[in-house]
Amino acid sequence: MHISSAIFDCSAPDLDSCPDESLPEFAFIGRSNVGKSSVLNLLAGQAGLARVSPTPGFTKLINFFTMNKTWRLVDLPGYGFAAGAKKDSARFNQAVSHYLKRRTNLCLVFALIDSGLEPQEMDVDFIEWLARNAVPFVLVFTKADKENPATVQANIAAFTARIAGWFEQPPSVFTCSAITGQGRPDLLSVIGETMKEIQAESERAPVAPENLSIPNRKATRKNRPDLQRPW
Ligand SMILES: Nc1nc2c(ncn2[C@@H]2O[C@H](COP(=O)(O)OP(=O)(O)OP(=O)(O)O)[C@@H](O)[C@H]2O)c(=O)[nH]1
Ligand SMILES: [Mg+2]
Repeated sequence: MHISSAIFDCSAPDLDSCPDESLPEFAFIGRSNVGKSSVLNLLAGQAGLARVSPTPGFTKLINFFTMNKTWRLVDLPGYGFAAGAKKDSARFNQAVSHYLKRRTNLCLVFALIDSGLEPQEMDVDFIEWLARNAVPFVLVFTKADKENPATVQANIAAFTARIAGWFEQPPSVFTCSAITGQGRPDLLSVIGETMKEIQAESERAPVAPENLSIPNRKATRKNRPDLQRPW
């Protein structure tokens, strides 16, 4: 997929403040500092679009970016970082949880994991939470330039082994680096394929006019239990 335009839309502190649900969305989630904003910039092809920082907990709002005027990338605050006012950090965690569980035009989540680390309990718990809440996701192992390829592969194998038992079909796995550009074509292909599937689905099963381009996820989600967040 070619990116012809990438524009920052707005930032939202909670679900009610998010823009309308007219465009398909693809969101980045993962621990603070894992590289969410950097991967967003990599896909958008613009280094300074989302703000990147070595300080964990930097992205504090839900940030929306419109690509090619037709779909959005969404940069979410990370989990696992509790500095700052406790009340604020609780609010942002709740905003992310609401976004992931209730946003009906959320098509796919990129769940980012640091490829340089052995499986971290917080990440394993978070993937379990995504699975139990039926949030569609793929795994993206980040910062592949930092370790040798054998270590990266060993960490990926250990992580996927930890979560394998929860899935009939294991999630797709990608590796990327915001420094070398590794993974960009693969992740853009995933978005392209998902958009095609959405188009095909909406042609097969017509939905309400306001949801014409996006299958109604509310219907499939409304009976799920409201499970506790692990982060
Ligand atoms: N070597 C290397 N460093 C990276 C890569 N991606 C991100 N970084 C660095 O990791 C740090 C965090 O990157 P961000 O993209 O801000 O991470 P984030 O997940 O958005 O962080 P929060 O917003 O704080 O949750 C920055 O110093 C980046 O330059 C990568 O692929 N390789
Ligand atoms: Mg960020």
